[in-house]
Amino acid sequence: MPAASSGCPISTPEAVPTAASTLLGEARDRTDRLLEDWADRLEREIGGREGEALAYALRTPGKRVRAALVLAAYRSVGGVAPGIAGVAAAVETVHTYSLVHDDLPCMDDDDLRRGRPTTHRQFDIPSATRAGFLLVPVAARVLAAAAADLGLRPAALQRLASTPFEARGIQGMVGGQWLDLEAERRTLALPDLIAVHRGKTGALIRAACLAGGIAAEAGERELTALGGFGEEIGLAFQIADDVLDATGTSEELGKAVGRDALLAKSTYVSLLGVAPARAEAERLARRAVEHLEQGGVPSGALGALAGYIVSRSS
Ligand code: GRG
Repeated sequence: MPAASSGCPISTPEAVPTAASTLLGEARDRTDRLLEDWADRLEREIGGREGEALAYALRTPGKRVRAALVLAAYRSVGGVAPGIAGVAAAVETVHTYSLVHDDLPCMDDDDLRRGRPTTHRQFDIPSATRAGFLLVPVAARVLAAAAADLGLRPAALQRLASTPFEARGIQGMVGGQWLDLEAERRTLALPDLIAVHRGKTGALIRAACLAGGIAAEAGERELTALGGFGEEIGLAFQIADDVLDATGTSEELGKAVGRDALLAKSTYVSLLGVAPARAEAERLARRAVEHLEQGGVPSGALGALAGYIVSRSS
């Protein structure tokens, strides 16, 4: 489903390189189609308000940046099977889980997400909380189906199965979010802010890049390069998010803006200012591409996505 026809305010900025916009369009089409099928199936299977809330969250369209990174990473190391779209959908399911819980009143307390009411606003807090938890095993099922489709060897299968879920853990998304919540109304030193950003946002983005490489059964040198790329671009993504929260509009972003200032959060913008924050994101994007070059991984599509991530307007 193209975002432009979905009623969602996600649009591809004009400055986006063609390769990135093409890849994002493909990632949106293929991921949205798969998640729509899962949403139909799970709505029937789970039933009730939880089923409806879970399906609502799965159907809410995003930019699918993480899905595009999975596809691009997979192809950069020679992957060709269409089943990779299932891995991309699994990573987006983990991401969707994190957004449902992040928006809850006990966390960031947001009413609008992707141009629609957040799941707890559309339903209620208990249904959204339960739907969020249910999305985690759903992600495992989506990933298992994709892995079967790709016919991976056991070692790759084992590694692929753990990658997005390790990224969710205490060293990653949960740990980062935890630190983020604890840091409200406190000024963090830059190294502490980097730890928050790398955990809550960067870990899953790195996992998306690694998952693409693992699914293509890439060698260790290539996986190290993809992991390094993902790590830098994951941090750059959150810095760009900080900048957009301070400079973007609610219409462009499909969510409330100025939330970081309201919650008195330390961000790259509050610590460095808008222009230095942008410059740091761009520097990290260049470093991300250097990892690929050092590891002998062609940087075309991933480099274009890196450029998009730091120049996006939504
Ligand atoms: C219980 C402590 C604890 C943690 C739970 C909820 C959670 C784990 C973590 C939250 C992680 C999170 C939501 C980080 C923000 C990441 C981010 C910048 C999201 C926006 O991503 P986009 O712009 O969104 O790609 P779309 O809508 O396009 O998919």
